[in-house]
Amino acid sequence: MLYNLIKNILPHFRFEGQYESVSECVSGNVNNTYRLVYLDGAREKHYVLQRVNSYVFREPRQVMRNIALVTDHLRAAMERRGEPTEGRVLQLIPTTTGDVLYEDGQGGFWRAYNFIENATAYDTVDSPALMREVGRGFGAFQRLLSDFPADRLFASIPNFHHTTKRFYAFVHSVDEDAAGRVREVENEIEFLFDRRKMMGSIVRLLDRGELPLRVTHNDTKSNNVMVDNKTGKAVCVIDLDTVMPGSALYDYGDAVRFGASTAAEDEPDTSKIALDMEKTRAFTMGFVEETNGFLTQKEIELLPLGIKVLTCELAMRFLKDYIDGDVYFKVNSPKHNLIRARAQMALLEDVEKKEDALNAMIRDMID
Ligand code: GN1
Ligand code: MG
Repeated sequence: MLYNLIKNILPHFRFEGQYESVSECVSGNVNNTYRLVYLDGAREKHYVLQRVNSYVFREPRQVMRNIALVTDHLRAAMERRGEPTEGRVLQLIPTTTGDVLYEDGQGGFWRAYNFIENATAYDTVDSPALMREVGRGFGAFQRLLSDFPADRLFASIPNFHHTTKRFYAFVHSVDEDAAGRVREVENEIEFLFDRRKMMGSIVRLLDRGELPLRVTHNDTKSNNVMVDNKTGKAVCVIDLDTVMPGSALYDYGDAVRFGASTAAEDEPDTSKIALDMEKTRAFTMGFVEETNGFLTQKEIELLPLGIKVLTCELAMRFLKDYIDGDVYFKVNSPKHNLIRARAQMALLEDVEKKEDALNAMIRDMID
């Protein structure tokens, strides 16, 4: 039972009221996330409890330090602008000893947040209007952090979007063939080798100083922004584990890859997978509306490259994890990572076909 997993953890946090119930949020691929209901008199209080994946995040305390720095900065920026902060920035619930993490003595690191009320995190984006809002949410996030000193942040996952280093790690996994699965995926390996140069292009542009390093979210799936149920406006960006120095192209590309795909990230029928141009345009409008004025002309022109690189990177990450024997991402079937990798490859092929249209879309928007 779910409750048994968390019952010894709950007393260590300063939750208000009496525990009432728990449900699991299953959409994340890395951490375990639970939604808690407490009763404070007649009032319901909602919290989010997470077990941080310490295989993925080797230094959970440093991750929490980053989150505290970033949320403080966001709150201060909103206050300066006279904007409300309640329900608009993640708010940590301290442990009974005033800490930001509870260590359970069995290797588990736990943290808790206030639940963002009357808002939804969308796993699928059904309309261009919603996609534009998601774009505004992530664009505003980047704008609010544009004056944050990047060197204060710890690399929660070093070289997270460093596709060149990731490629070497991938080749190493292929050589090791730890789970004996390489023979089965030779075509997929070739697919990635063919795109090796393209995959490294953002890293090269950053290295040469042709693209600026910014503080970015780095995991911009639509379900990482809460959208208000009444107003339909993006109110709060969540999942701040990977906020690190990066490129605006990462956040743009990853968001389009996820939200503008016509199918789920693990759709087994690849004939259903394509890039929805209308949703891509809508996201781009929202994102550019919020970042216009500080993104460089070159960054804006190169946004479509972000879609290609991030889609290819994730295809490689899923395939690598399949080859390694499913050690990183949570899986719900033995072939889950392979299905995910193939889905990203199908999406990338469609993005490649639409490259001219994507570039024309950007030109139209900035003219
Ligand atoms: C992971 O945990 P979640 O679902 O927010 C992953 C992202 C991937 C994503 C693919 C820390 O994100 O990088 O893009 O799965 N997060 C980490 O769904 O590796
Ligand atoms: Mg995440």
